[in-house]
Amino acid sequence: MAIEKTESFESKKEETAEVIGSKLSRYFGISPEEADEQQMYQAVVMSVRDVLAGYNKELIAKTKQQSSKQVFYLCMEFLMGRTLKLNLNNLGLEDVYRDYLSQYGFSLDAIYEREPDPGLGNGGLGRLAACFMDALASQDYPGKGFSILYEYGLFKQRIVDGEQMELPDIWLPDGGECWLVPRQDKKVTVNFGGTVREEWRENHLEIIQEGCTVVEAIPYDMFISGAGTRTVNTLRLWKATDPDTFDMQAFSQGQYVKAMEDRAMASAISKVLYPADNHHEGKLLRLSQQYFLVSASLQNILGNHLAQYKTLKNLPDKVAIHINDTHPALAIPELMRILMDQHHFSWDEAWDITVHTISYTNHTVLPEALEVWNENLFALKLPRIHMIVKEINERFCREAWNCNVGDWNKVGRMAILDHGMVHMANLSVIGSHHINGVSELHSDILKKTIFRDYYDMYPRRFCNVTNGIAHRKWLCYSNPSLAALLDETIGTGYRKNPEELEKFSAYSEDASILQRLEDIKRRNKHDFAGYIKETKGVLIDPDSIFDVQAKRMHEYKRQLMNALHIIDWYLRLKENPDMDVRPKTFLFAAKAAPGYYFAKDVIRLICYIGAEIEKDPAIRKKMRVVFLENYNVTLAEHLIPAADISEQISLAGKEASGTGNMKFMINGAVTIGTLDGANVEMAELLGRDNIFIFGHTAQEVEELWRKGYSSSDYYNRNPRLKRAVDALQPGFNGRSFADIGKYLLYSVGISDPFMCLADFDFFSEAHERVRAAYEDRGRWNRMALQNIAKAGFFAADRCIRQYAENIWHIKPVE
Ligand code: 26Q
Repeated sequence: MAIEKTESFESKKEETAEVIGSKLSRYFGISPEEADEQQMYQAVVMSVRDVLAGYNKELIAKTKQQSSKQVFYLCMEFLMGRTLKLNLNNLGLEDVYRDYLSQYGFSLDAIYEREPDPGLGNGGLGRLAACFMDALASQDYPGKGFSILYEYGLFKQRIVDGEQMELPDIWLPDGGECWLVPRQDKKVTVNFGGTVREEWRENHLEIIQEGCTVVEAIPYDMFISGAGTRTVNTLRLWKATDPDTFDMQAFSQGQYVKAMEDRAMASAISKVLYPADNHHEGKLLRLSQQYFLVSASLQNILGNHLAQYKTLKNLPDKVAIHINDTHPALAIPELMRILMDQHHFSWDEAWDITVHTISYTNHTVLPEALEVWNENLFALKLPRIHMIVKEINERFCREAWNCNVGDWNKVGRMAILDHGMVHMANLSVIGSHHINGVSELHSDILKKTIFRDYYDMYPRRFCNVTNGIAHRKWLCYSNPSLAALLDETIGTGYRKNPEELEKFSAYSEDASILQRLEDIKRRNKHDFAGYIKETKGVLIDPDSIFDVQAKRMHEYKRQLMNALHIIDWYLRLKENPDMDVRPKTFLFAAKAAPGYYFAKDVIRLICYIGAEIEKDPAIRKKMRVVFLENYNVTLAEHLIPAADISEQISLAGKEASGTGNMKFMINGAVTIGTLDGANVEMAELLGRDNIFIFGHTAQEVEELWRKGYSSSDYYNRNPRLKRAVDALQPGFNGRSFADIGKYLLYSVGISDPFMCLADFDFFSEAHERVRAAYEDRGRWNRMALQNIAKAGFFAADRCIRQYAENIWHIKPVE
């Protein structure tokens, strides 16, 4: 498209040229003509960062002047992905930069490719936090994210002969650093270990912490722009370092080694993101990371509040602190500590402020993901926090006892401290004014299961906010052809108001629009095939059906069930190679936690099935299985717009919401899914004609457990399933997968704990329905259209408005 060069365009270009020129000269001592692509990339980023910094300053001034209440979103992960393209689009400067760069022979698209993909998150929870930052800024809500500046983000995945290899993600020197603004002036210190002494001084109790390891927290700010607004928020990332003052006393007392250990511990804190998703490992360093984030952030928040209002009494009126899952739950005792120890509030006053300030979102009901810490280790690392948690626990247990006199079991279940463990979810519920789940089903399950006792006690605290995605990122910027078709048919209003996507429904009988949708999908598939040929050296057939399962590798997400269906299909084709079927490519993308051996086995299985099929030309024409390595935000942006079928097949009751499901939906992929997480709401909005729902419901799963689930019953009853499972023994491409067979049938504990076999038949049958539907092109395109039209509800804009209105009580700045 030709760029329209208005007067304002030219003046913006001039400004841009000046700023980039001065960055190149200042940082590299060169002119634009002399710059190589990497230098130009850095200068471009720094120029964008400057524009954002200017707007950010304006926002801070406005927030202050209007005394607006703000939200502070605490999260151990923010999976931002690349942001240059997004920022240029949000600022309306993409054409300006493209034009400027072309003058010096650079392509903006090539510059985009220079940006590393910062993987400061594992998966759903981290990406949700990033989508929320977009929605906050785009709707002018004053909000700030807080997290850790991990030196190494989530590992880079390589697949070598079917094995996952983990490589470090060195994103900062690789072009990530230039986005960050270090704020040395805002550094704070965080104390670990040592002992606590109490002393009465002039009518208050002085708390003295001695012999602590002191860690310095230095904030690095990343700016978050919104779409079509000047609101630019901050994501503040804390870096841990050792204070540069040597503790001379420690040295003189011969504690040289301790002093050195302290230094090592300090810099370890922000070294690396823990790569486990939905799994808790009780590692002490992780606890240190959590306290580090929480303590630094609270000092910062309270410091700013005090500077403006000179009191902390009105904290809940001006500050909402949100803890994203239990990972930052130490915010509760830390806020108590600061209020009492530093500002001499009484316990009751401090508790009242704390509970009215903090709110909490739960993201999982998987027992292995619920955080518990060994109380002794906890007390050693955080002695003062431990004292406060003990007091919170005692007071709470007294209250719980009064509500449930005589019910020891119940009070025990609800306690924070129990059997030598600290239960973080219990602390989070007790210390928050609102607790929410992330889909209707999940919020219901919370009230009926893990938080049932609390729901009896505090029914008004519990609510639901179904997740949402940054629709501009996942639709407008990732799928520009589809966005152009929407602009043309329903206007551009949906970009700001995603509910307007509903207007697209009116075109569901318009043959020419349906055809164009099909053409866009085909083009996206071609583009994707080209992209992965270039970046991964993998060849795929863009004219085959793309059936995609892209998400973290986890038993409950049941990539294994998908693989069993693929095996069945493969064996059927081998039996009958002339079967008249449309070719299909089964695409997988998934990282496994490095220590999760079973998940790595499943990756290997998928790769080996794929490799065996590659050797058989007759089968290869009809089906292929491709494992795409290193799934990250960038790969998702390319993959999702190219998908025909979206696999959302977790065991019902296990996936809290899912957000990938929403991204596929808004890009016109049709879902094959269980009634789990947000799939339930997708099915309600779409109607059963536009989504392929199968399998046991959450309630049926519960009943099956109660009756005693026996996977072998299903195996024995279904010859096709039996054949697929049996095929694991000889295996594929020369390797046996008997261990996976054993897992499904003969485990020492529970066989097939996520009921792949119980849902296999329903899953195969759903795939048959999908095949038939795809052959009716008109029907399929209508389904795709409905998926796009109904996806407005799943926008983060809606979701953030619900948080703002129902939980945080914040308003947009004017
Ligand atoms: C905990 C302790 C120690 C180390 C790591 C962790 C840890 C880290 C990450 C525990 C859990 C996570 C991530 C959980 C997660 O991503 N949950 C997903 O959240 C999404 C957003 O709400 C939901 O859509 C998904 O259903 C849910 O699985």
